[in-house]
Amino acid sequence: ASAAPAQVRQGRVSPERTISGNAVAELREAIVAKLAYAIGRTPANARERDWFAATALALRDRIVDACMDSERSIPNKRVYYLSLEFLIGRLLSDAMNNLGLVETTRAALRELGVDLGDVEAAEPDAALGNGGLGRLAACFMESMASLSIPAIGYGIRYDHGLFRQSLEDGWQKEAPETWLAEGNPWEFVRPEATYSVGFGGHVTMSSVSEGVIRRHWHPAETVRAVAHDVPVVGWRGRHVNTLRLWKAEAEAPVDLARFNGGDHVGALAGRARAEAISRVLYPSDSSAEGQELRLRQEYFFTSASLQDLVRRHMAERGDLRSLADHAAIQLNDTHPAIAVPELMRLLLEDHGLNWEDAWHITTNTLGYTNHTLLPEALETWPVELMERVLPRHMQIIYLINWMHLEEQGKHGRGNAAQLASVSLIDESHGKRVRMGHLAFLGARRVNGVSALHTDLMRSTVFKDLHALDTDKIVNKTNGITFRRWLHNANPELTALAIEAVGPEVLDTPELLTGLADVASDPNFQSRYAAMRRSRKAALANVVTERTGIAIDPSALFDVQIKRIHEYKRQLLNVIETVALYQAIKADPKRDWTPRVKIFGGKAAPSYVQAKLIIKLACDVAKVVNADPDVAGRLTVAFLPNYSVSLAEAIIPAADLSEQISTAGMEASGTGNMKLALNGALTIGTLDGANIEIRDHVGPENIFIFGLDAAGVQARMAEPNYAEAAIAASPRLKAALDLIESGRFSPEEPGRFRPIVDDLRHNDRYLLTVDFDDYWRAQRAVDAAWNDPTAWWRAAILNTARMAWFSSDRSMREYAEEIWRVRVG
Ligand code: 4GP
Repeated sequence: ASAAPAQVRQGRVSPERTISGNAVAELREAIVAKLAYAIGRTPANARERDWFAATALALRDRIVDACMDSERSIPNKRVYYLSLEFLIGRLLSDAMNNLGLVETTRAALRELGVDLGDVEAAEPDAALGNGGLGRLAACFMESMASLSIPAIGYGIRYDHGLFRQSLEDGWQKEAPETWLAEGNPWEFVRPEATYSVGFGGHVTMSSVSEGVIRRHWHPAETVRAVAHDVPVVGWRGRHVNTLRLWKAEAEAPVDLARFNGGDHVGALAGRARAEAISRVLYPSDSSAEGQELRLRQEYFFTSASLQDLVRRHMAERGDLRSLADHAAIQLNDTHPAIAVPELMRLLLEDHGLNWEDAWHITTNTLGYTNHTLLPEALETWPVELMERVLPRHMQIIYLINWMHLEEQGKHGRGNAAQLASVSLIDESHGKRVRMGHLAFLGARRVNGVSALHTDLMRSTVFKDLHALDTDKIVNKTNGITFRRWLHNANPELTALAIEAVGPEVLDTPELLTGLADVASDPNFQSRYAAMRRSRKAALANVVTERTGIAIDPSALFDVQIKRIHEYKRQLLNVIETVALYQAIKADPKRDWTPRVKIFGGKAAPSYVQAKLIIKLACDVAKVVNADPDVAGRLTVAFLPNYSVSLAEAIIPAADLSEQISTAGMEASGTGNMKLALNGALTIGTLDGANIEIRDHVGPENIFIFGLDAAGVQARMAEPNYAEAAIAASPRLKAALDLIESGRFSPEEPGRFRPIVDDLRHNDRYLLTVDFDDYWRAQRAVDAAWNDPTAWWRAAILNTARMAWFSSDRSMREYAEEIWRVRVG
């Protein structure tokens, strides 16, 4: 095999075959000019953050040039991706990589005595999302730009994204995250794209002609939505799309009369109320005020986005009747589901269309993606709240529902139970609007995010609605952008791939499958293993820096990184850790496979049980790591403040990927894809996209355990399943007893009793039932690790066979079947 190209060996892959001295000099001068004229610094007094801003601004100019090209002609059809979350992370490496300017930038900065790595590290993460749903939106934006699908992403420009997590003696503490503290060099403020969004008030009627009644909404309050655009540049800079984020502003910045009257704080109250809308990502909805704010956020960004795209359509085409031909609006989960009555309202009230035409346009323009079937996560809004905040929308919802239920009657499906199950209003505990049902009725296509999830949509939550229109639900298995999760995050693996299958792999992810040919080649295996070793050494430093825990890079790195949620079962992993700890102590002479368990993830601030699970993981880590009997065999680390950039450091260093949710509960997962693409072997349940990953990588290259979704349903129907499972497993019983005894919390022996009690008597997530098989699968992992040739072969095959999980593939499928828009 030939040596990797020079720029690859330096650390990162770029499409630049050679870098020209001219290009370096030009970029260097552009950066110095930005530093001077946009930031007001000289190279001598610039901080890392200033260099980052100057570099970003210089690169943004290049993006703007490409952007002007993208916008030269009006596209036939645009995709509008509405999402309350875009978990984009850092943008510099994406931009450099996609523009083919990584090495040029590195060289330009080097000539200025600045290290590119330090500059990249100075960029704050844009954490405008909680987890999978938000990260998926970011991957999709990148893929749409790379595939030249004309698209605008619409969301909220939160002042404070996902909170910063610290662990104080193992307890999660939240602090506001301040990514905008020093501005955002990527964005353009667009004051000319400002819209008024109304709330509250009342509705009046007028009669336009005989029998035709029009309704008019008179909001009690309006808030301004001001556009902030972030360009999203696609691969090789061929196409640029826009992420348009709305900032909320008051109509009047200050109540001057009140201010002059001496009430200096009260004079700003209106402003504070308006600005609260874009202040924080996911305000806690444990209070009524929090719930109302969340609803205001949803309507705010949906209304501004629809007004914006309607205005654009009118400017370009002059007639809203053709909206569905030129616009595909995708609702990322139900957060923007209020788009259904809002688009109806705009068409009926602002543009004078009749109901039938408006409904036809709406239902041919909207699409809806569902991301979860967990009952507690399916959005419903109290009718009383909707009537107060969005009175006109509530009327439209009632009318949609009335027509929909009438229609059922006509088809002989009018019995009370059927009607109750398909109604937009859930009347089982107070009246609530079902946002999933609303999005379902308003959309032309509704999709799930993995094959299993889509099947479950058809057979559970949307069963009766599905029966009314069996073509509506389609599957679109999630994907991830390889530019970020392989090329940027793992340049060494990318270099190996280029070497093995050629540089075309950068353009055509499917070519990765060619790696299968070298999976058994000892030389390739050893270089693949060397790649992993170097990433593990780098991660070990990060772990020690952030937790003080020393970890051995030659041990198996067993990784579970994701939001902390009971259904994701971090607790199962922690209990297995305890059981392993006991087993090693009982038989210290055995040749145990050295393992490092690495956890990362945030718990929702008000999710008490999830926070207790973090505390348990940390307390177990403390005891295990201090015990000389297990030293070198078992180490546990919980990495605080998991984020996109931390994921980029962890994923290439993982040997084992924990995807152990209760079957039927994880809609898809995308971390599972990132880890497998980077060659971690998965230990997982038959849940979400794990099933499709198994089908692609082959059952011999993945460790599957536990009940499947049907098995889970059946077992849940049995009485006392947890008690029975614990009684049948001495190992599980011993681990639970140890936790309950206070061994890990001597200063507060009862601390974890709520966890153990819940498992013994409730165990909604079937940890007890799956435990023994999980233990078995973990020991199979141990055995596999001890056969390096077979292990690396399986790892390489995972990388090769994950090619299908590119978000380019997902986006092509959406483009063809949901949006009916041309690619490229
Ligand atoms: C997540 C799902 O939990 C995850 O399985 C899926 O991969 C991801 O969406 C993208 O489809 N859901 C959320 C959420 O993040 O907030 O509901």
